[in-house]
Amino acid sequence: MTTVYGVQISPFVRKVLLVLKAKGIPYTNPPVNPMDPPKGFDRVSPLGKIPAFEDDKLTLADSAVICEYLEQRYPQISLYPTDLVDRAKVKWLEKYADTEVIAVLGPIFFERVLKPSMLQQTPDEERVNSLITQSLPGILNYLDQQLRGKKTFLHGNVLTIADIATTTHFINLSYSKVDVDATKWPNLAAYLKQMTDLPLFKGFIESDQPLFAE
Ligand SMILES: N[C@@H](CCC(=O)N[C@@H](CS)C(=O)NCC(=O)O)C(=O)O
Repeated sequence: MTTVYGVQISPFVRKVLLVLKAKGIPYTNPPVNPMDPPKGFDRVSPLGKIPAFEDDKLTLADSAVICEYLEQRYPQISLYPTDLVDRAKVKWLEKYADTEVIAVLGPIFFERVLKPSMLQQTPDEERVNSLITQSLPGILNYLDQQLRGKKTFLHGNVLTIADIATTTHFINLSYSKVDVDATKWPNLAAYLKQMTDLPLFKGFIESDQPLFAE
């Protein structure tokens, strides 16, 4: 059975689960918490991070590596363009989400959501405000610019790994109670509304809700 280890609230775990769901591949998802991993977790995750992946052929870590493996193993529903140039552009946008977007949205989510819920600590709002005012605008400007003149998706006219990799982080930004101001970033705000209205993303957002029940 295809197995993804890691809690779904992690944007990288959600990214892999979204790819599996989009491709219609059944999976199991043991909710491993990287702060308290089960014994022997390093067998599937050498760096102790989530997601970790296992199927009948191999174990893998790192969402980008896992998603590309899934694309090659299950190409029927494709999330990567076949054209050389389009594929490279989509992979750049995925890389941007995996490295630059997480570098700003991750700490905001950590402060506002994980600290109070998992660590019983008060968020450092000074840090959050500094991230929102100093670091976030650069990320939003870049993505808004990428979306200029686009109809629905970040690249081309079908859902790609770039959309999945990006939207997963913005789902957590919304959980952090930070809005993307549509007066400043109209393309990105409209894009995120369209993405999160898609049944694929909506299903994951709905299944996250019990975590916020209290
Ligand atoms: N580049 C990795 C990043 C994975 C990652 O940073 N996961 C976080 C949770 S969102 C984690 O496991 N953190 C625990 C740690 O760094 O020890 C990927 O794309 O899978």
